[in-house]
Amino acid sequence: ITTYPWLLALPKVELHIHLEGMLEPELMLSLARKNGIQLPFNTIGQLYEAYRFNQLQDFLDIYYQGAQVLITQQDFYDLTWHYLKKCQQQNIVHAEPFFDPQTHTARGIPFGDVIEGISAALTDAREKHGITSHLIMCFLRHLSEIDAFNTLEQAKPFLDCLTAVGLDSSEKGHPPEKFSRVFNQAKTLGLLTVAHAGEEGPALNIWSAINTLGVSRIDHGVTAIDDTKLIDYLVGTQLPLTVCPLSNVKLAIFPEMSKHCILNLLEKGVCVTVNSDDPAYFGGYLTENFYALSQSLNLTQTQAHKMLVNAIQASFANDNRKQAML
Ligand code: ES4
Ligand code: ZN
Repeated sequence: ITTYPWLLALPKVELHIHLEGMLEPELMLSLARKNGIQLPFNTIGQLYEAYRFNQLQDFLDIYYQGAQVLITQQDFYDLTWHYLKKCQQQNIVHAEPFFDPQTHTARGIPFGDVIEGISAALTDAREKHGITSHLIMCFLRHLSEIDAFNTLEQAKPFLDCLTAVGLDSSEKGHPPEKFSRVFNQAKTLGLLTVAHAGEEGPALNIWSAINTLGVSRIDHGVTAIDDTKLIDYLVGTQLPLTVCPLSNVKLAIFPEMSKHCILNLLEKGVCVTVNSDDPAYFGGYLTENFYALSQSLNLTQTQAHKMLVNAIQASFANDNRKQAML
C-alpha cells in the first residue's frame, strides 16, 4: 500500500461490508474469553488455518461460529467502533454496513442490544469524526420467510436506525423471490432494499432481485457478466453492483484476481463499486481491495476514481452529502 499512496489518500465510500465480517481474530478470541464462549479454535494460527475456503458455505459456517462471541450491547458497539477506526485510517468517509440480526436473536441476544450497540457507534463516529453511515438489516436467506417476517417485526421500534433491508447467506437453493413478500412489507415501512445476488448463483437471481424485490442495488452481481441482456439493462438503468474482489477470489468465484470481471463490467458501462465484504476473513479492507486490483488488473487512477464516484452516486446519502463527497 505504501507504493500506492494515492489509493489510501482517495476519500472512499463503502457499500458492502458485513459488521460480523469485521470480527478480527484477536477480538474474536478476546471476546470468547471474556464471555466464556467455547470455540473450535483457540489460537490465531488455528483461525487462519480455518480461513481457507473452497466455497461460500465453508466461509459461512465459520462466520456464524465466530459471531457467537458477541453477547452484550457493548460487544456490538466495540465491533462497530473497530471498523470505524479503520474507516479513519483508510479515509473511508461514508459507509453503509450490513448486520445479520438473526445470527444473534437465534442465540437469545435481544434485537435491541444488537441494533442499539451498532447504532451508538455509528452516531459517535458521525459526531466525532464526520463519518456518515446508513445501516442495512439483512435477512438470512437460508432461514424461512416467517423468520424474516418475525425479524422485520422486531425491527419496527428501531426504524429510525435503519435505511434498508438486505438479503445474504447461502445463495444456492434460496433465490430472491423467496423473500418478495417480506421485502414488500419492508418497503411499506419506508425502507429501501438491496440483495446479494449473482455471487455463487446465476444471473437469473439478479433478474429476480430486480423484478421481485425492487432493489436499489445488487450486492456482488458478478455473474451478470454471463448475460448480455442483463448487462444492457444494468448499463441503461445504472443500477449499481457492489462488487467485492478479495471476497470473490477467497471464495473461488474467480480462480485468481487476474480473472476477475470487475473492470470488464466497468468498461462496458456498468455502475460497479469496490467493497470489502468481510475484511477480517478475506484478507483486506477497502484500500487492500483497490490495491489487489491495481496489482492484478492494472487498475488505473481514472478507473479507481470512476468506481468511487459510482459509490457516491449509488449510496443512500442525501443529495447534500453526495455533493460534499463528489
Ligand atoms: C457473505 Cl461473502 C457473503 N455472501 C453471502 N452472505 C454473506 N454474509 C456475509 N458474507
Ligand atoms: Zn456480502
